[in-house]
Parts: sequence; C-alpha cells; structure tokens
Amino acid sequence: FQNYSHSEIARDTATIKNSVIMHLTATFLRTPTSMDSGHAYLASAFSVRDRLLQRWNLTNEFHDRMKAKRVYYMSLEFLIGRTFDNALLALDLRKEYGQTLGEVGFRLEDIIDEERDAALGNGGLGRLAACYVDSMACSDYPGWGYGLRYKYGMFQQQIINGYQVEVPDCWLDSPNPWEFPRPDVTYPVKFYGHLVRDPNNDDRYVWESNVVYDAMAFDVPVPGYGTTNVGNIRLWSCKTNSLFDLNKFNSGDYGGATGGQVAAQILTDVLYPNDNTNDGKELRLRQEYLFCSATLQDIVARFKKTGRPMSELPELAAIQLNDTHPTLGIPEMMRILLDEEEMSWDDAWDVTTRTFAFTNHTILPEAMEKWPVPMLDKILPRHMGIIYKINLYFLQAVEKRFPGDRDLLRRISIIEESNPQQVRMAFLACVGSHKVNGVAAIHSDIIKQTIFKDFVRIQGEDKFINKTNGVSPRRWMNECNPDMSDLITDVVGDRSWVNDLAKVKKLEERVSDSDFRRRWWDAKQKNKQRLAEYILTTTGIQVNPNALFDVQVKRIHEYKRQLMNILSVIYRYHCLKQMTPEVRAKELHRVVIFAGKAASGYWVAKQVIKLINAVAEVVNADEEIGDVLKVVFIPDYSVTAAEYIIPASDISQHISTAGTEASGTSNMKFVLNGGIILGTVDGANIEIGEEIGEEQIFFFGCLAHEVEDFRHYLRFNQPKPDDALQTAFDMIQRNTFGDGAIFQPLIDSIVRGGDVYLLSVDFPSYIQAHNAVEDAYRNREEWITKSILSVARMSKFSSDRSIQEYAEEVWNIEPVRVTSCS
Ligand code: DL6
Repeated sequence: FQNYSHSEIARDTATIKNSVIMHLTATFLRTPTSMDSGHAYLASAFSVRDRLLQRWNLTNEFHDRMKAKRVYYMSLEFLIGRTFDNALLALDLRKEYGQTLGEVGFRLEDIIDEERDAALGNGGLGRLAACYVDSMACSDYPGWGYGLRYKYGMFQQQIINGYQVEVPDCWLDSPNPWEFPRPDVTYPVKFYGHLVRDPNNDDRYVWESNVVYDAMAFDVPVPGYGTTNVGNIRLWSCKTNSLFDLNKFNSGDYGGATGGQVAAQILTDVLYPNDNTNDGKELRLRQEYLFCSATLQDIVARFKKTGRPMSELPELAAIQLNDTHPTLGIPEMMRILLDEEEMSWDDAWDVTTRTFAFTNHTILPEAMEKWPVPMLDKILPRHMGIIYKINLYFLQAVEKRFPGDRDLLRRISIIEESNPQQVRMAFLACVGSHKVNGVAAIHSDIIKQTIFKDFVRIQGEDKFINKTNGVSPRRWMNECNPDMSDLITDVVGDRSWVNDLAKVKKLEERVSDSDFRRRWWDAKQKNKQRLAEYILTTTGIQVNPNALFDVQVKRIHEYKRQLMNILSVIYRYHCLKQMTPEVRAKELHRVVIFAGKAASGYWVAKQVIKLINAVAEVVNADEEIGDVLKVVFIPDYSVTAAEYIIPASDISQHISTAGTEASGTSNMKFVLNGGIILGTVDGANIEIGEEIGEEQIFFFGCLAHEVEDFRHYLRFNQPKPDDALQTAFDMIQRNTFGDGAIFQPLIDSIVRGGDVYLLSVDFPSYIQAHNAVEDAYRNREEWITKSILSVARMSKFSSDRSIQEYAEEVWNIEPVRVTSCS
C-alpha cells in the first residue's frame, strides 16, 4: 500500500520505455517493429494514463478520508479536446516521452496528432466546463464534473461546394485511453409509469415503471498541473445488455429482441448540436433526465458513505448547474430526499436549495429551455408533481408579500400559461438555487434587468451575482503557444505563472527591451507560419504569413455577425479593385480567416458559410488581388484547430450586437496569446478593455442600452445602408460571387427583415475600426507594445480566478492539498 500510495511517479526513460512497450505488446498485440504512429500514440497514452491513475486513486481516497466538501459541476457538455499533450505537461513528462518516442523513431508532435478530440460540447459553454474542471484540479479544489458520454460528439464539418455538410463524429471507434469504464458504478433510471401515494405520508410516492435504463459511469481523469491532485469528469453511458429480450430472439423476432437496447442506447448516442437554441425534443428531455438522475443518485450515495444525516449534505456537496440543461437535478434531488430518504418537504427543500447554484449563459429568447407540461408529465410523472408543488409554494409565498399582484404571479410562475402549458426551466433553476450568476459583468446586469427582474425584487439582490468567465492558461497558453510561453517563463524566472497568472504582469517591465520585443514578434511569426501550413493542409489555400491575420472563429450565428464581417470583406475587395496596381501594391496585405460550425437546422447560418466560401473562391483566384487579400474558411473548427489558430492571430473579431454575447471566452484566449481584439462593447470584451486599457483594443458599434431603440425604429422604418454596405449588396446581387439569388435572403434579413442584429447600424463604425486597425498594424513598434501590454494585464481572465471566486462565494469549499495516504 505504501508503494501504491506514493505520489511520485517514475520518470526515467528506461521505465517509461518499458511501460510503453508493455502496452504495445500486452494491450495492443503489436511489437516494436510492427508499431505505427497510431499504436505508438495508444501505447504511450496508456502508459501516461497508468501514471495518472495512480494519482487519481490517491486524490479520491484522500478527499474521502478528509471528508472534504466537493463541488459537482453538472454540464451536458464538456468540450475537452485532446488530453495526451495536456497530461504530459501536467505531469512534467513531455521531455521524457519525447526522448522515448524518439528512440523508437517517432516525433512527439506526430504522435500527439494521432489523438482525436473529445468533442462532447458545442462551443463556449462546453469548453468553459472543461476549463473549470482543469482549474479545480490545478488549484487543488475537490471537484468533479458530471456529464454524458456521447457515442457521437460534435459533428464533423465538411465543406462541399461551399456548403457545410455534417458527418458523424465516431470518436470512440478506436480505443480511448482517457476513460475508465466503471461497470460497478451503475444506477437504474426510470421513465414513464405511474405513481402510488404512500397512505401514511402525503409527500411520499412510489413510482412504478417498467421502463428502467441503467446508466453506467466512465471516469475521465483531469490532470492537475504542478500538483498531485487529479480531477475527474464522470460521464454516463446507457448500459443495454440487460435489455436484450432472449424470448423474442428465440421466437425469431430479432428486431424486437434488440428494440429495448436501441431505445436505451440512443439516449447517450448523440450530443445535440444546438448552440444558443432549444428545440425541445422528447429525446433530449429523456437524455437530460438520465444524466440528472444518475448524477444525483451517485452524489447521494457518496454522501451516505460518510454516515452523516442527509440534512448535512450541503456541508459536503455543492452542485453547480451549467445552464438550465441539468435543471431536472432539482426535482430529482427532491424525489430522492422525499421518496427514498423519507424527509419532510420543508427539510428536503432546504437541503436542495442550499446545495444547488445556477449559471445562466444566455439571454437569447430562442435558447430559453421550456418543456411542454404534457410531455414532462408523461415521461417523468413524479417530477411534474414535484415541480407543481415547488411552484405552488413559491407563488403562495410571493402572493403573501405582494398581495393581489396577479400579473407578477403570471410573470414569475414556473409554469407558463400557454397552450400547452410549459415548464420554464430557467425559473425552476432560479427558485431551486441559492445563487444565480451570469458570466460577465454586463451579462449579469442584463439578466437582473430582464429575465430575473422580478426574482431580484422577490428574492433579494444578493442572490444574483456575476462570475466573469475565464480560460485555462495551461491549455490556452502553455500548451498551444510554446514559444510565447518560453518567453514568459524567461521573464518570470520559472513556469509557475501557468498556475498563477498574476505573474505575467512582469512582462510590462520588458516592454521597452528591444531584444525581448523582437523575440515576441518572432514567436508570433512562427505561430503564423504554423497556421499557414495548417491552412494549406486543410483548405489547399496558400497564404502569406507576413500578412495581417484577421480571424473570426466561433459558432456561426446571426448574433455573432459573421455576415457583417464577410460583407466588409466584399467591400474591401471592391475598394482594392478600384485601385491602380501601384496603389494596391502599397495596401496592407490581409488574410481573413473564418471557422465555425452552424447548427444543422440553422439555414441562415449555413447560407453565411456558403457566402464566405463563395467570396473566398472569387477573391483568392483573382490574380490582380494576389496576396493583398485572401479569404479562408477553415473546415471543422474544433479545440485542436483553435490551438493552431488562436496563437497565430494578429487581430480577432468579437463583433456580436451589443447585449447579445453573454461573455465569450475566445476573446480572452486571443488576447492571452498576444492578439488584439476588434470588438463591440459586449460580453467580456468590456472587462478585457478595462483590464488592458482601451488603447489596446478596437471598439466600435452601438451600446447595449441603445439596441432596443434601434430595433424599434427598424421595425417600422427601412434601414439605410451606407454606401459601403450598399456596395457589398450590389456586388452580391450582380452575381460577382456566383448566383446572387442564393444570398438574397441574407440581404433581405437586413433590408426587409427588421435588421434585428443591427448590421446596418454598426457597419459604418465597423469599417472605421478596420481602418484604425490597419493604421496601427503598419506601425509595428506600436503593435508589439499593444501585444505585450495586453498579455501582461490579462490575469483576471484565468479560469483559476473564476473558480476561486465560485469556491469562495458560491460553493464554500476550500482547496485540499493531496498528500500521501499512509
Ligand atoms: O459562458 C460560456 C459561453 C459564453 O461565453 C457565450 O457568450 C455564450 O453564448 C455561451 N452560451 C451558451 C448558451 N447556450 N446554450 N445552449 O452556449 O456560453
């Protein structure tokens, strides 16, 4: 036990080589001579995983023994990306594995490239969850993520004839070294059925149902950097073996024999590829419940092992709801406490509300989750009853304080009086939580003035707080940008800044050091060269790394306004075409880079992708234009693609209509990698500007408080596109980029559809801001200064800071430094 519990791991290359070869031969039935790079990756990854496993066990035993309070981050999405390189850096074994692999004829970089992304998320919300469990691990907080193990992650995007085509992401086709199946951790999850009331207890029901699925755990270790602590993401998968119907099989009904298995398995088959939308499908509701039930049963079972009474659960467990998707956890917790633990309603409600807290990530009306009452009642009859009762007691308490205000009751009711009635999940999450937060200062203010306005009045200001998002410096600096990270390490004196980002402030001392400035510039150029190669491989387009790299990468959505960006590119193309060759040659060379996926049913977003590709095809083939302007759409945006793209940007665009982007997190990543932002006064752009100084950022566009007035005006008046925007429309309509009729609906959304996202309003200041960017970039010295100062002042946007704030203000948990278990 002593040896086993020892936290030190073997790091000599002989031992590492042995363990790689052991896995190669014993796990994968290969020999060193028949090893290809795929097997070299698998054998190395399994050998790293052994080392992580050692620490994983130690961490969890230690936390159990210390009876440490844990936080559980419930999220339907974890956009993890790759793990191998991250684990090597965390365990400080990169050099050793590089050497070992070198000895058997492989380059570490190529082996790292063999890994497929774990893409169990759509975008910012899922990636935030991954950064947060990383920060919990690195900051020694006892914290687990809970999610679903989708068989098919985020779809792969192909671009065919300029259009997005979705292809399933079969990421589990080859062995996944980064998960541990836990058949011993399996919970039954019921659906449908009927209720039998306990004759002796009005609050207690027996829920009888024949539809019972087994949710089985898979544990994904989350390596802590510079600490023994290893976090965990527990993902649930539907186990189907027991659902095989042997009788049907024996009678020749093969379809019937496996029907139950198919119905169960589909629950954890696919990640819904929605982003800021809620399409209210029955399968999604069942998926959410499977997740919530298994998670809550697991948390309660772990707590019960401590032998403490259920009333003390909030002392040992905090649960954070990542948006409304896991909100069924609240009635599920009530069901367990009432029906299984036989608590009174009031006690159960007290435990529940002290345990849960809720993060809202959007104010877009189309993203607000609502479930039709008849659907919820049919699938989860017990939960519907509990939700009715939560609502009844809540409304009764409000009625007492605000007698006679019927409109208030209608506005705040968890049940919306529509036809059919709907359960408003954001209100349920709010009522069942002790804290509600938004994800950037402006966003937290907006939710207090809009969807939760009445709740603030009823439940008090203190419940509604802000927790500005953050990103992990491990992945988004140290791992993806090795040259810049080495430079920072030189300045700081060691690599401790990776876990303590405040130390990057020291960069300011070197801002006038000419040698340092040159190395800073060179690091960016090297990243641009690397991206140019990536672009060539993925698109076949050759770009000049000395041009300005102008990047917009994120989910494609009308509110994010990729359309405005491509319209400005069209206008730029027009201007270049008007110039004489001599004048044009003096223009700043620019590569405009787009990437991002559109939700499969989001037609407008898909048309925007088509337009970008249509423009790219014409501009890139125009010999007159040459390298002065290139347009690139990089297909299949992913965490791994972001790790190539972000460190290489000069300018990145975060140009949502003010008030629509809750926070954004890629804005933080770009600035942390020495890129400059061109953005609207929205989301976390505002706080970034406050931290780094407004000289380091290019703001434009109308302000959030002006948006409603503009929208109101545009509902009744035709927008007036300025000359630049009109020129872009004209070029499209004159078929410059293929059949203009295809794109007419996009133009109509501005000129006839009320221009909801205010492109016509912001276009003039957007073009001006572009001009200001060009002027600044021409002055290389000024640009380098902006870049260095920006990074130096960005420490607020480490996810370690966000997690510390959650830990202190929401979860009430302390770091626990794991030491030997002996
Ligand atoms: O908080 C993470 C991330 C924010 O940075 C983005 O601004 C926001 O759009 C995103 N929200 C969602 C909400 N949607 N759903 N489903 O993804 O959260």
